[in-house]
Amino acid sequence: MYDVKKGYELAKEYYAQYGIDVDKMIEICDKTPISMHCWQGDDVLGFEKKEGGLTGGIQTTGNYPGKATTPAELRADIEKAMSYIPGELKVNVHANYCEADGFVDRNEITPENFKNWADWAVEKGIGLDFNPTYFSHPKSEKATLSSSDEDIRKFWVEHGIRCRQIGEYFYKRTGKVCVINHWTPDGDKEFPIDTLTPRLQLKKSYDEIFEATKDVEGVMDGIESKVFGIGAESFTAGSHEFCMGYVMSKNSDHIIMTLDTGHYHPTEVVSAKLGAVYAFSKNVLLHVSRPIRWDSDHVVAFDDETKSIMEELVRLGKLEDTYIATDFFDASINRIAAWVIGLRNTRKAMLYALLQPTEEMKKIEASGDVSGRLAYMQEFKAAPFSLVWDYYCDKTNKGVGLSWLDEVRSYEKDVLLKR
Ligand code: RNT
Ligand code: ZN
Repeated sequence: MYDVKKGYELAKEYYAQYGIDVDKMIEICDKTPISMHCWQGDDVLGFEKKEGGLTGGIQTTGNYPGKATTPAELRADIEKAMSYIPGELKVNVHANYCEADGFVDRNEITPENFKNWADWAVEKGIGLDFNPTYFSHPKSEKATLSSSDEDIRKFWVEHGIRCRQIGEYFYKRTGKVCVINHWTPDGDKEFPIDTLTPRLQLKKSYDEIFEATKDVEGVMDGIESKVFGIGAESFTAGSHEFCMGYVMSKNSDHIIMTLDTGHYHPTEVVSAKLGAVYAFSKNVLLHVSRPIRWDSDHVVAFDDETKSIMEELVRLGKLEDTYIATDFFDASINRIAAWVIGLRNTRKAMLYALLQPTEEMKKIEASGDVSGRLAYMQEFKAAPFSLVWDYYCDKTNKGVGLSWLDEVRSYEKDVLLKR
């Protein structure tokens, strides 16, 4: 391996020319939490003892061997992946990852069903986030919270209520705020005649969930919109306008927007939305993913959009106010590698964005020097950023470069393929 320390010293000198304090930026990056989604480990299947696969207009494609089939396997895999991901992490659990002796339906889940997750998180000293699962269930086939069938709607409202109580339980156990993401796939294959009634039902359902749990503490609630799902191509009840309207109309300190990078038309980007949302909101929940032509949930790449999102958060001064969570599911590659690659890229984009003279650039812009602004914005794209990244990974013992890859290959051979 090359001399990582030497590279870091040189990079430090390079960045010092622009007044950038590399160590300070590493520190900011390191303490900014990223919520790692549990569902990459088993293709979003979960542990409910029930038949049936993934529904809700989302899909995992591929049949790579070795997925986790028990909670213990999943947690072991998460730990393995985490050992190669620098910086503060939380783990994001979905309601269908409940644990019970027999089948417990979604309207019956309690904190007890998530005690093992909480015990594990406390032992690891990490925070937990949570998600109601409004899909992969016989009662979600047509609609959930937007349903005009009152029994179905109430069933899902009860699920939402219980999820907020579980969120509070996570908060109380870990001492860290639990961020809950509410996403419902409700939609239609064809364009409906009545596009208002389902929205009013959805609004009513969210209102009922929040009213019934108004005393719950330590929970933030993201409302996630979407443009379309598989089999629901023409209409989505929880569209962007609906969710934004809902969040803004509540003017609440815990109900916030979730922006998933795969949930917009292909030329629309989340990075361009953040400044507008932050004109009205104190917090945002991000689902960092990678859409390819559709909401395909590919593993997060170190690509322009991921970098732009992080640059925007740094420039807006909103890194701290943004709950950053990953959301992707690839069943065609080693699932541990998927986590490591996607989470490292998310963290890497954050560090990349921090290693720019943001304050200086703001001054240049304010002075009206548009040529200087462009020159600065371009210059740092080729800065010796990777030398700092390698140093950061080394310092935090998360493995420099591709050193993690051979270890993940051994884990595949020794553990995953024996399942
Ligand atoms: C689906 C949403 C949602 C899910 C998870 C599994 O399009 O992005 O966040 O991916 O709930
Ligand atoms: Zn999402």
